Amino acid sequence: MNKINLTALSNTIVERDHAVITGDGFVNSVVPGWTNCEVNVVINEAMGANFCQLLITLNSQSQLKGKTQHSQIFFYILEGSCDLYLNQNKSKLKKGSYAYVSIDQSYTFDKAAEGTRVLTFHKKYEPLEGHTSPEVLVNHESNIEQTIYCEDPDLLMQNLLPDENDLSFDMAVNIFTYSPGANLPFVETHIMEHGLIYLEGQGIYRLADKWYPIKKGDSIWMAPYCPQWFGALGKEPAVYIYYKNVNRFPTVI
Ligand code: UGY
Ligand code: MN
Repeated sequence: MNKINLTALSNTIVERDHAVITGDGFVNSVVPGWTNCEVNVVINEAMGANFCQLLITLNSQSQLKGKTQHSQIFFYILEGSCDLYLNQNKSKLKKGSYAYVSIDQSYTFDKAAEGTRVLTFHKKYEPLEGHTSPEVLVNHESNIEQTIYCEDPDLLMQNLLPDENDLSFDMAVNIFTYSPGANLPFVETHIMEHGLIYLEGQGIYRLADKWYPIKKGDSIWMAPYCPQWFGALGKEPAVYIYYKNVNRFPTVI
């Protein structure tokens, strides 16, 4: 078949209450303190979101050096390996490792393998009376048990942060694994916002009243109250890692 690549085509769409970002339109950003790396701002407040999601590509010369201020940052290694210095401690990170950097903490990532890819979620921390801000945390997804979601053994959930077991956390990051053919049991419509990236597989996502084919590498933004549903297609599990705001009073009224 004669395949013509038209540069005027893209699968990325950005709507008022959701977005599907496929990476074909990425343009790099420069971030002060983060050197010799490629940074793509996938989701942020300019889009209407209340959090930020980045994709960062590193090499052996790269360094991500910074200090969190009013926002906490969750780092997840999608591919490759690197070193992390956090709170005087050095950790070796590999695919599936993650680090939660709470407010007011200094961090440095370096010594990355060529092509290491890092996902980040940033959220402004909302303090809660009677609780202090969470400590930093470094872990690997393989240490987190998979629990059955909505009584369907074909839907498995991993909570990478303590979220509802520790109200000092105001964000959750979960890995959601769908067996081939599995689907969300109903169209969710909720106050919480999501950002996600597909780690494996493919399927169809319903966002508001539209339906999108989704595959590994694609990212999605869902604003609060964006109706959402997913069904996994193909012969492999579909897996995504996603952000969610949690544990705070739902209104200022
Ligand atoms: O936690 C959630 O709200 C999750 N079930 N939503 C989603 O996967 N779109
Ligand atoms: Mn949801």
